[in-house]
Formats: sequence, structure tokens, C-alpha cells
Amino acid sequence: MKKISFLNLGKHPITNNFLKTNKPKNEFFYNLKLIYHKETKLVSLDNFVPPKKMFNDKYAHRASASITMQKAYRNLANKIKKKFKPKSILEIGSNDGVFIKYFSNINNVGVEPCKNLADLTSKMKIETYDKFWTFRLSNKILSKHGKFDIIYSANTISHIHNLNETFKAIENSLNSNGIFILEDPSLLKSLQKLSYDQFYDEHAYVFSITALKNITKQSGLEVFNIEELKTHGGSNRVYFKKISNKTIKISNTVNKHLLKEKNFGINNLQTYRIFAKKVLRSRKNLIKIFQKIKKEKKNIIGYGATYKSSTVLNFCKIDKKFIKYFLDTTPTKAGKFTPGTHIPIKRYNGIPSNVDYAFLGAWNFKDEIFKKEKKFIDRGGRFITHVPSPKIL
Ligand code: DWN
Repeated sequence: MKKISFLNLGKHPITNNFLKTNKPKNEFFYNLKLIYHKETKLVSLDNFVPPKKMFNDKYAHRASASITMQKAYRNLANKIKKKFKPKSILEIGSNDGVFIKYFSNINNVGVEPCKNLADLTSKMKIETYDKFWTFRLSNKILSKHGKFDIIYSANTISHIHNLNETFKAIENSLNSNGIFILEDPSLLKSLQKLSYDQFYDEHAYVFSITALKNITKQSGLEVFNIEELKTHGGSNRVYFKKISNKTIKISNTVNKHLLKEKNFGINNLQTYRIFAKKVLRSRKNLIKIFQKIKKEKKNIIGYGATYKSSTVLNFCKIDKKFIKYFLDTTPTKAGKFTPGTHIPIKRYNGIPSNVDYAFLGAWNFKDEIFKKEKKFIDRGGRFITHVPSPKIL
């Protein structure tokens, strides 16, 4: 399979490796390089980081950390119940149970390799397997729980390296009329918004619908509906059925989306070369903004120590010189340091009055944050973003 490299983002740390010290010994770095697969049109990292280095019992991210996501999962759970009336549901990557908890009255099973998170849902009486999703695990779950009406997976399939096995195992675990719902960041939106921070160790892939169609052909699954979501800066919710199930019609959202991707140039290497050039320009302009503010001796902090922001900070070499500290609502990140750039992270308790600028690490929650930080904005505080282009908001 021909792979073409189109962007080298340099050396990067493990994004989940929030450090206990700002002088770590032997911090792990890998080369973050993006590639385009000519045949399947898949876009992926060149070097995959071993899963156990990323997903372990110290996993920091909590899917319920934002009100936006809490609402999104509650609405989706209601929609699924109303539309499909499932008697069983499996979630791959159940995180802290923000979604699966709504299905406590049916056969609900979680899969979550990060033990600290799996323990949270086990305590909620949701049977949770603290294992990586594999064909073997699908058989193990099958022998105890049977096949499922719905399999749901948000922000997880893009993290699993062996896609062939992943989709085959999903097909294996679905009832003949079962539905698989995948939610992951959209490649089209990432290219359009120049959000190159969607690429980091965990995001082995950023999917287009074109690539998803191509790579799932072998697994016996086919896409029958697509919903475009605003979450995480632009995601796709992709509905799959078994190819053998002829009772579900393919919605025209599928062809519409494929055409949109084709018109943008998803199938064209040149699109990625142009993206790469724009990313280099974006870095230059973001650094200029930080340098200018620093010259004015103003205080800059970071807002939301996201995994995504690790790509921006390490690629642009924005460290403690520019950002005094990050504020984040996640309790397990507080008191630690950002991977690679070693910026302190403090527990969020409002933006202090001496802060002039806040770099939006969690730009994908801009609306929620702007609402919450009205006081900061009203007193002249400004946010810095790099999406879709570096600017002060
Ligand atoms: O796919 C993934 C996504 C869904 O979650 C994972 N690979 C890892 C993680 O990535 P991320 O860190 O880029 O995700 P978020 O959801 O954009 O992270 C938001 C961060 O910002 C959290 O640490 C919470 C924090 N936050 C905050 O401090 N104040 C968020 C909001 C909305 C706030 O008001």
C-alpha cells in the first residue's frame, strides 16, 4: 500500500503524560509525521506509539469534563432509545461512563482499556472490560452477553491501530440488524479549519467518510447515514449496518458527504501538500503573536490543557517563556506539567485578575468558555487561538 508523507510536525511527547516534575528524566518522544494512503485515501500518523504507553491506569481525560459534551451524550442516548429501541448496547471506549450510564435498564457493556476509567463505570454497576478492543475480546464478550443491537464508539476507533481487526470484531458482535455508530473528528473539517492539532499520538487516524468506506468494505459493514457534528471542532457521526441487512436504506447523506469531500480534494495529494504549507505559515504567525504580547510584558496563560494543544505547543515551541501556566478543570491534571513543554497546570478556579491573555487550548469549547468567562472578557481580557488562523479574539 503506497504511503506518502505530507507533513512532519517534529518530535512530540505522549500527550497523556502529564508530568509530576518540570525536569523529567527520560521523557519519551516520537516523530509526528502525517501520511496519506494513496489507495484507501486514509490519513494517518506514520509512527504509531505503543498503545500501553498511551492508554493505561493514569489516563487523565474525562469525557464528562465539559457541559457541551455532557449534553451531547445525553441527547444522543435519548435519540438512540427513541429511534432504535435497543435491548442491548456495547460501548467501545466508555471513558467515565458519560454516555453508557443512560442505558442502565438494558444489557449495557463497556470496553475501556484505561483501568482507572473502567473502575469508575464498574462502580456504576456497568460491566466494563478493562481491555483493548480486539477480535478475541469481542468473542469473550459475545459468549457472556450475546450479540448487540447497538455498538457505539466516540473518539476511540481513530485511536486503534489495527482497523481491519477492529471493524471485523464489531461486525462479529452485532446482531443481524444491529447498528454500529462511530463518532470521530472529521478530516474535512480539520483540513478546512487548519486544526493540525487533531494529529497527536492517540489520533492514529483522522477519518474522512471516503476512507471509512474504503477500509470497511472487507469487514461486512457499510455506511448508511452520516450526521455532521459541531463537537470537538467538527466530527462525523457515522452509522454502519451489516452489508447483508437490506431492510435499512442508504441515506442520501452518504453520497452528499462523499461528494463534498471529493470537491474539497480529499482524494488528491495536492490538498495535503497545500495543508502542510498552511500549517507552517500558521506556526509562524502564532509565534509572532506570542512574541508581540511578551514584548508588551503582558501575562499569558493557557486555558484547557488539552491533548490537542500538546501538538501546537511542541510544534511551535511555545513553553514557559510565553505561557505562565495552564488552567484546567480536570482534577488529575492539576499540579502537573504539560508534556514536552513543561508548563505548570493549575486547577481552574476562575481566571485571576492579573491575566491579560489566555491561549485557547480547548478551542473546540469556545462557545462554552466565552459564556463562562464573560467577566474576563468584559474587563479587557483576550483569548488567543490558532484555529482557523492565529489571532487574538
Ligand atoms: O479523542 C480524544 C478527546 C475526545 O479527548 C482524546 N484522545 C483525548 C482528549 O483530547 P483533548 O484533551 O484534546 O479533549 P478536550 O475534550 O478538548 O479537552 C478539554 C480540556 O479542557 C479538558 O482537560 C477540560 C478542559 N476544560 C477546561 O478546563 N475548562 C474544558 C472546558 C470546556 C472548560 O471550560
